[in-house]
Amino acid sequence: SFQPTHPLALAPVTSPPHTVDGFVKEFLAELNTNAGVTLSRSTVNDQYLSLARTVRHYLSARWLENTRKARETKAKMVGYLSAEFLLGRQLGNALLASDLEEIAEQALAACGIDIATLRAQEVEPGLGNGGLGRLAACFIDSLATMGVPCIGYGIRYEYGIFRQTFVDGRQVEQPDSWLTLGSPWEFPHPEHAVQVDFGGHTETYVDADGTSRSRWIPAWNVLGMPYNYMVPGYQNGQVNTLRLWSAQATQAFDLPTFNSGDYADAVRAQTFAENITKVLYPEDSTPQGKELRLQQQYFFVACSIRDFLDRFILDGDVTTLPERVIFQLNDTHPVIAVPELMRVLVDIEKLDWDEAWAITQKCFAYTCHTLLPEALEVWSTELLGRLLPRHLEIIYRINDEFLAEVRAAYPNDELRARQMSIIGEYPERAVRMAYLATVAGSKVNGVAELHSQLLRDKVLHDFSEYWPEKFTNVTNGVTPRRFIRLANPGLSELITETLGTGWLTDLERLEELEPYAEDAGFRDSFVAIKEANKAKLYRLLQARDGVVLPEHHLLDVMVKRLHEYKRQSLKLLHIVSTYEQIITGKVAADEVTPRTFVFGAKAAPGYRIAKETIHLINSVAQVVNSDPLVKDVLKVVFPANYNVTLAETLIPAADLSEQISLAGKEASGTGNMKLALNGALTIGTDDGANVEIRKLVGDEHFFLFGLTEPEVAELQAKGYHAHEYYESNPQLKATLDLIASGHFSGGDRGLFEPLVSNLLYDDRFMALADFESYLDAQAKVDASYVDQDAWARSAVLNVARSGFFSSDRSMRDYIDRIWHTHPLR
Ligand code: NBX
Repeated sequence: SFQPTHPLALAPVTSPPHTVDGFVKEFLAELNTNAGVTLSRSTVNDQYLSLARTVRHYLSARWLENTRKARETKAKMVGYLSAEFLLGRQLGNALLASDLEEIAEQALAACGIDIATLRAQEVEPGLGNGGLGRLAACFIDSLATMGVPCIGYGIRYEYGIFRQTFVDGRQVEQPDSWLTLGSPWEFPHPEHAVQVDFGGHTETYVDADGTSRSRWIPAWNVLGMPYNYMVPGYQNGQVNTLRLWSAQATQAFDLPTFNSGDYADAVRAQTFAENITKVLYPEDSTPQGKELRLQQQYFFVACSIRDFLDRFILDGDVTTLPERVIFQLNDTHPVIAVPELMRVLVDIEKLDWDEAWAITQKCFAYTCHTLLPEALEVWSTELLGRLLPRHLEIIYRINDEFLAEVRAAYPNDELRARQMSIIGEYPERAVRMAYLATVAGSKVNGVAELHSQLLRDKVLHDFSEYWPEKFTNVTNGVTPRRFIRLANPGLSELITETLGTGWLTDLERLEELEPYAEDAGFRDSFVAIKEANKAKLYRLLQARDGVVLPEHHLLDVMVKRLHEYKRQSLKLLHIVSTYEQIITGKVAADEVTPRTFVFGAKAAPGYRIAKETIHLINSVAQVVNSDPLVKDVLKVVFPANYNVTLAETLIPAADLSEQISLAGKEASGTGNMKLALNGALTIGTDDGANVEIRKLVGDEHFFLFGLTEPEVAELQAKGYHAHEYYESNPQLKATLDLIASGHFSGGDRGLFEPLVSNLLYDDRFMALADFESYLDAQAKVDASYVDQDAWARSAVLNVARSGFFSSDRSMRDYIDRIWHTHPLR
């Protein structure tokens, strides 16, 4: 019955003209009709919102076309299921993707507006904790750029990762209200809302064919409201979708209760429902087993699976699902999707169990991002049974059938069966989500070579023995569009001048820069860009944190979440050691290579040692920065609230990248890749992707130190006694003693005592074992930096040899090894 007749209604959707005039016209129309203001009366926020919506217009024609094509061609899609997408600011990327940077700048200038002011107005969506969430954002960028159809599915947290502030050097968390000034990048779709059930019980019944079946009688439900975000490819006319879910009450409020005057009670259901997507859990490594977190996880995957079936399986034939989608499980957070798909197929679509299981196994693949045992998610059967009783039943059956297989394959090895059980018994009966993902997934991958090897050898050993072909590696990558082109326009221009265009979507072409490492003119340009990037960073830090930094220092950068295994404290020991040597006269200040040490790190709010480490870093910074003895050679800065936006200014300015985790603990790292691609040299352990970085850039251009993973395992087995290192290394002793003496705490010996004790008696991450080797490597850094020209040569080679770490390459690896999907024509 839908029969448009107007020629415009019949024509394909078009984007506005790519001209300055066209842009001005769209922008003003947005200001006038959408923001409802004239240009002369508009605020910066009005202008920012209107600019964002203008850029959106240019992208949406392609977006609508892409979505139609993906549906019509029935192309197999990637469904990237992730509880986190740490997107960073959208405006710059959207302008770049649509090739509107110059047009927009000129158009706004013609309206009397400096576009830089509007860019600075955007509050980044911080919908992730760290590497895992940022990886998801890089991956969807790459898939759009490669033209591979993908939907990212996740959660629209009303509050993202907290805003970090420091009060007297201590971390204080503030809520991240990223939505309050408007959210021009999202498209709400209330008409696609999905109902999600919770609680209640199950019962058995006999269906019309006489088959006994189970069904779920839920107790309560909420609505999932989808918000779409455009994911534009880089200047290729492709736009994919990110669909984030927001929870709403099925009934806004109870009118009789409201009328009776109990206003709080009348909206209780609404408040309860909306809590589900209220806030991102800020723990990045120790899942707390909180009920609300399980609600979040089930909520978003239930919405996503329903949504995919409704939108893409139009003929209702769910048996075709494996031809239409592969759901990639970004860690265990979305793994409850496995029993959910089984429930949909068996209980609703009435497939028999075996057929449903065969489909499910083809539809999922699992990426693990950790090696820390405490980071592996488990959910108690008590909680699961209460919140999702039917899912627990399904998990039990999956486990029964799996264990029967294992017992058949290994008769007389009951211990192995127990070890492989999806249900653990101690300290309480609980579902091991990583095991469930491994059993259900068609593939399991780690995120760097070493990590994948350790998964096979240790964390999932029995599974890899049983299913060797299931295990694979895909080394992480980062998007060069955001982390080179947008973050480092100077370097990007130099590369384009040298190599021509094309390298941004074919990053291995950076290797063509190699000969230019020997070209003095090129090195000079490279150094000038680094200096300009430092100057830009220093202007930013002065404006945002009020710190003034000296020029011509080596800029030493450690940016990542605060965690014992990452060992920010080891870097701090190096700083304190250098300081101690100067103030005691062991070393003259003018013999020291001048350095500025930068930290950027958030600590999980409940992680005591991490928070104390932040306090100590800030306290050391205060003492060191105000001591005239070291003022020309040592500076320590810890800008609050490290996030994607700050990373984009910090990383291009860095000379030295600190990647100093205990070997065998950092799954991959991705900051290490961003820093190398921007010409920082790495000081690092043989851990995660550092191993691959060093192999590619070459030993002479990488400062390696520390125990190897097998050496760590051996030391652990034999017994690590930190005290022995303290006793036998006078400089280490002097360093720890200086902290314990109260030198950085106004004479209070108690304040940092717990940290010192932790390092001496309780440190699972063996910082003191690597101290000596770390300091030796740092001495080599100091010596190398003195020869500026040789340093520049190494820096250029780091860029030239790091093209492998593009997330485009990661995506090709996922496609070849796991997904077997194809770009749209
Ligand atoms: O994932 C990180 C790893 O630590 C990095 O080595 C790796 O490079 C990166 C991408 O593969 N893991 C991570 O960021 N985890 C989390 O953020 C996290 C969040 C919530 C949670 C557990 C972990 N419950």
